[in-house]
Amino acid sequence: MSRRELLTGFLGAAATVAIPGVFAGVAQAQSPAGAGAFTLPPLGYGYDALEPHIDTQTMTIHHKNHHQSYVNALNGLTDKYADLAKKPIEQILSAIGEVPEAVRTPVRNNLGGHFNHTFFWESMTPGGAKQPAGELKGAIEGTFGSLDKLQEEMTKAGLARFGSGWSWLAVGKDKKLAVFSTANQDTPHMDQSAMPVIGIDVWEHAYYLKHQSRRADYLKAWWATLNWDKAAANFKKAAA
Ligand code: MN3
Repeated sequence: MSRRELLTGFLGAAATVAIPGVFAGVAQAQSPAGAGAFTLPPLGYGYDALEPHIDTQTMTIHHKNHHQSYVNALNGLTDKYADLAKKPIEQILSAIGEVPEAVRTPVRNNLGGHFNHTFFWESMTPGGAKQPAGELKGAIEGTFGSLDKLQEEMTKAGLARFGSGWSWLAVGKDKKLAVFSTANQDTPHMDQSAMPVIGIDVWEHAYYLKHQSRRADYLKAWWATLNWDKAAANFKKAAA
């Protein structure tokens, strides 16, 4: 066998091994009956449903590729940390320091990413923003003065986050509403012991195709997608 044949044979064998692996990963993530404990949740609306505020291509790549990658990484961690597939997600996030050190960083990043994105998709709705109502409306006005002021605070937090992260409205340990940002895929549970009400992804992948470097434009446009009914339900759960 020539060197060329050897090389071709080697590459052929590698490809045969790699391709089923890739498909197995996708199938597992899409089928709750599969071996993977974690699955990519379907969007409750189409990839084009949030146009023109968030473009179809961004939604598609963000959900199918970025979120899927966190899911795949989690399924690769369950054999190293069995509790990952057993404990409720928010319980793990709230006690991230108790996760074994050997897997703590990947759990932080990928479980955080999975939680944040699931939360994010559910926080948006087609057809334009609904209006804040009931207890959440009262709490926002009581804490920030007005909805405009809250939006200003969350925009400020999002713009001040250097690099990648999230801008949050959350209920803190003191049961009061607060605005802050987190780095990377950190969630409000981790360092603030807080429960999220509204979260805006400020990673470049969330806006770059449409807004390029103009994060402020994205932060302004994003509010038109907010599902206030979901935010009100988040507030009720967090304030309980
Ligand atoms: Mn994202």
